Amino acid sequence: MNKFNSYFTMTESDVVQYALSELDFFAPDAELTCKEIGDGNLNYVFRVEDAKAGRSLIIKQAGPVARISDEFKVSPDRNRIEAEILRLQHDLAPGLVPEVYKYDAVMNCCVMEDLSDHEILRTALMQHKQFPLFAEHISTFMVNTLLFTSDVVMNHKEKKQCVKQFINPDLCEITEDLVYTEPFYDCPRNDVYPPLRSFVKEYLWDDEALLLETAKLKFEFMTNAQSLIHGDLHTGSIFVKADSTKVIDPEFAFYGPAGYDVGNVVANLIFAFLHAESVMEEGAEKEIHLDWLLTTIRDIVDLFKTKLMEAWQEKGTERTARFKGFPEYYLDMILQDTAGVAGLELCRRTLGIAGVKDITSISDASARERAEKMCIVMGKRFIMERKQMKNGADFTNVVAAAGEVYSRS
Ligand code: SR1
Ligand code: MG
Repeated sequence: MNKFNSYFTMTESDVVQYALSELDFFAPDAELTCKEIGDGNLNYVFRVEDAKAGRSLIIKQAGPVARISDEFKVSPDRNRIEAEILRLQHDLAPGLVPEVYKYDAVMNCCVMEDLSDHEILRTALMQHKQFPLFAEHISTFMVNTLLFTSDVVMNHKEKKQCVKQFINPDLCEITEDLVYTEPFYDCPRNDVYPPLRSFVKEYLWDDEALLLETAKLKFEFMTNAQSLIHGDLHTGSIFVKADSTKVIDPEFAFYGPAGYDVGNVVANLIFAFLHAESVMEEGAEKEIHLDWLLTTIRDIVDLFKTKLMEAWQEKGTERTARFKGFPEYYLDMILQDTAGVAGLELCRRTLGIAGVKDITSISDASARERAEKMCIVMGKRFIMERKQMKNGADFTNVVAAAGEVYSRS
C-alpha cells in the first residue's frame, strides 16, 4: 500500500520518500537530504536537495492546526488555495512568483521551485540590506494581481466564479480576529509588551472614535470583494535578491479590498524602518538606509498609482469604469484602504499574538518601548486620517512625524 494515499503530517524522512516515489523530479537513485526550514505561523516547509545533481525543490505541507498555536483549526484546503493562486499569480505577474510543480490534494502539500538563491525580505532588511528594484517589482506584482482580477478588467461572471472558487472562511476568520478585532480591546490572546499597557489602554482601547473606524474597516474587509488579494503580503512572504523579487505564501488569498495588500507592504517596511532606527549606530550608513526605506515606501505607493492608471487604460473592459473621474475615485478608495490597513497592521503586530521580529528582537528595553509606541501612534494616525493619504509622501510624512514626536533625547 502506498503510504501517501491518506493524509498524515510528514517528517523530514517521509518527505524524502515522498520526493522519490511521488515526484518525477529526482533520479530514482538520488541521495536526497531534507530540512524543515519553515518559520511561519501556519505550515511546514521542507527543502529537498540532491546535492550531487545540484537540484532542489520545496515541499510545503498544511497541518490541521496552525503551527503558532493549536487554537487555530485551519482547513488544510488552504493548500489548494495556495497552489491555485500561485499558478494564477505566476501567469498574471510573470517572474514575480515561484513556479508550482505539483499540488497533492491528499497529502495537502504543494511542491514548488526552490528559491534558496533568494532571501526572505524581512531577514535581509533586519541585516540592513537594500534592494533598489524592490519598489518596481512589488508595485508591478500588486497592480497585475489586484487590477487584473477585478471587475475593471475581468468579465463579471468569470470574476464571480473566482470569488466562489477562492472563498477562504477559516483564513479570513484569522484575519478578522487578529487584525481587525483583538488588538482593539484587552483580549487575553494579545501579547502586549508590559511597559506599553497603560499607554495602549488610553490611546487605543478607550478611544471610541478610533474603535468606530476599525469597525468600518473590518466590514470593508468582509464585504468588499474587489480583487483577488494575496491576503498576507508582509516582508516574510517575499523572497528577494538584488535583481529579483518573488512573492510566496498566498494562503490567505480571497476576494477582498485591494488596499489590504498595499497596506501590508507599507506597514512591514515601517517595521524595518523602526528596526534600523532602533539598532543601527548613528552615522551615514544609518541615514542612507533609513532614507532608502522611506524612498521605497514612497515609490511603492506612487508607482502603484501610476501603473494602475496605465493598466486601467490598457486593459480596462468595463464601460462605466471609463467614465470621467471614476478611475481616480477608485484609486482614492484603494489608497484609503491602504492607509487604514497599514494602521491596523502596525497595531496588530505590536499588540496581537503574531508579532514581528523587526520589533520583538530589539533588545534594548527603552528602544523597544519607543519603537512600539511609534507603531501605535502611526497606526492610529493612518486609521484616523486615511482619507487624506493621497500619495507616497503623505505616507512617509506620517513616519517622519512619529519620529519627531518620539525623538531620542
Ligand atoms: C494564526 S496565523 C497568525 C498570522 O500569521 C500569518 O502569517 C498571518 O499574518 C496571520 O495573521
Ligand atoms: Mg504566511
